[in-house]
Amino acid sequence: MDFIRKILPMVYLINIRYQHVRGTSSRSFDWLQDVDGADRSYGPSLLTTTELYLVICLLGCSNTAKCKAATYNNGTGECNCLERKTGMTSQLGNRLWNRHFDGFLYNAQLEWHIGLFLNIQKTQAEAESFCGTLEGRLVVLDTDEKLNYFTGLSDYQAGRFIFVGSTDEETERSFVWSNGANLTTNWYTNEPNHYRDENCVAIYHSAFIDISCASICDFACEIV
Ligand SMILES: [Ca+2]
Ligand SMILES: [Ca+2]
Repeated sequence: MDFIRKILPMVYLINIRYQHVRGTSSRSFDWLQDVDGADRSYGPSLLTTTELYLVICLLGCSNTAKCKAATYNNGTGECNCLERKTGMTSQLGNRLWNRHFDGFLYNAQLEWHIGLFLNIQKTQAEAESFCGTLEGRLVVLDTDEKLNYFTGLSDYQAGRFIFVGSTDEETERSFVWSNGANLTTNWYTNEPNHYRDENCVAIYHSAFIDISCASICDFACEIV
């Protein structure tokens, strides 16, 4: 109950609207969860902003005896309390409520879910598509903090080639992360060497190399 007492006043500080009309947005999702499936023990400091909103929505609904489930739209901020269980929980919503994505690690300080896939090598396009099916993208290592955390993972193996989310496909020799940031540092010795069709980026021995997008490599995704 302490968590509920701490968190419920925040309902009035953020733009969550309880209503029964679903909004639509091209980058939004409806998250669905039955109320008794929610883990209420997480403190706000452990949650990303979106996750916090989701939990507040669910806890707000669970305070009403009639409500058995909730949906939350992260694009419109709409929280819908449902009067009966749906009998179904969206896989993605369920993962968010519980902060656990299958195969993903969570760095609370960086508010970052990342997954390192070492046993299902793919081309860069296949890897990007795979990450997309998880509502994510190839990992963006655009800060030293993220690079250091990533290369410090217990599963990280320095000698492998791991696709990350940057290419120079738009402008040759100008590498850009998928979030728009430029990639200019932490290159491996003599890389990028711009050999033939090397337009994609992999991490190798904790530094970046340009590599053919058609190479079959390990890869890492992040949830966005
Ligand atoms: Ca290139
Ligand atoms: Ca190269």
